[in-house]
Amino acid sequence: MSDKVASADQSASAGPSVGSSTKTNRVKITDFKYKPPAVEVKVGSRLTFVNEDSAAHTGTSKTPGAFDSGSIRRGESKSVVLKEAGKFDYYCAFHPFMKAKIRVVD
Ligand SMILES: [Cu+2]
Repeated sequence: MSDKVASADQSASAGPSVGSSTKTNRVKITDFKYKPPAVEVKVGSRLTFVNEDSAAHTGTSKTPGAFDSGSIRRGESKSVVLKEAGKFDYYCAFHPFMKAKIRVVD
């Protein structure tokens, strides 16, 4: 596991959306939103989704096979393990307009 190729390609001119992730292993879901919307975790660590909303949600990676919490009912929480470094967009399988990001760092 020594190849770290793609990390040079980060649009440096992109402004506030880059580099503003919060270091935490916990994402809350309320009002059909992930909070915070961009998090940074260490590779190999767990990220827990805490559903405090009135509906069931998921945390599903757009990268096939990266992670998928499955259905999290209201009041419940579920964890996924982030095994691979990189940037991952994810969404809710029930409400695809819900979107957020995880950055997994070495
Ligand atoms: Cu949802």
